[in-house]
Amino acid sequence: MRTYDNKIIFAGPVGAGKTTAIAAISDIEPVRTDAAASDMTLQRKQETTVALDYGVLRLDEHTKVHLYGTPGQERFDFMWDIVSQGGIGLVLLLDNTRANPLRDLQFFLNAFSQLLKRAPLVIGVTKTDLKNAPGTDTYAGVLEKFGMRPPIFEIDSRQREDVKQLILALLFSIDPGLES
Ligand SMILES: Nc1nc2c(ncn2[C@@H]2O[C@H](COP(=O)(O)OP(=O)(O)O)[C@@H](O)[C@H]2O)c(=O)[nH]1
Ligand SMILES: [Mg+2]
Repeated sequence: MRTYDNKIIFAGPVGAGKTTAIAAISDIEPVRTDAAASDMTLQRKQETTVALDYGVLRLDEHTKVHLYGTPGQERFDFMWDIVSQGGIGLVLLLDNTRANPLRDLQFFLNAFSQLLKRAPLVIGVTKTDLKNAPGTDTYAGVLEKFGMRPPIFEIDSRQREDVKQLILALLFSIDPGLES
């Protein structure tokens, strides 16, 4: 029996919940490369991802999803293309409490445009419990301008079920037969 290995990429700004989401969903102890934050990031949190996060989600006995998180800071952007190699889909997490999450959306769509030429996208908006605007309609409006209509969910990245919903939506847009 054949096993399917899929690689999914998590991207988004510092603090959006990439490391947390991968830890929440992974069936193995996740690999993290967090280091003490030394710069501007310190205003948002104590530790930040410097290379990547890695986890594995076993969907069924034949299907494994490898989860790769990218570092949020732009000074580590050389890792973005490296981590994206071979990815079949992109999970973009956006932090609703940041100064301008709509600009974050546009920035990451541009930064990951190579991957998005061949792989589908799903959007997870985090921390809506702390700040409820902008809503998903507003994000959808920006995405329309890029000619994109990905699934958009408000999620809490600490909640396994929320993260799983994102991953299933992404896999479903790759293979609509998956859920049957
Ligand atoms: N209140 C709230 N906190 C969240 C939510 N999602 C993530 N967090 C917290 O925000 C922080 C995100 O950090 P992290 O996962 O390191 O973000 P990363 O920089 O994208 O890897 C963690 O302390 C999470 O517990 C959410 O939906 N609501
Ligand atoms: Mg991180």
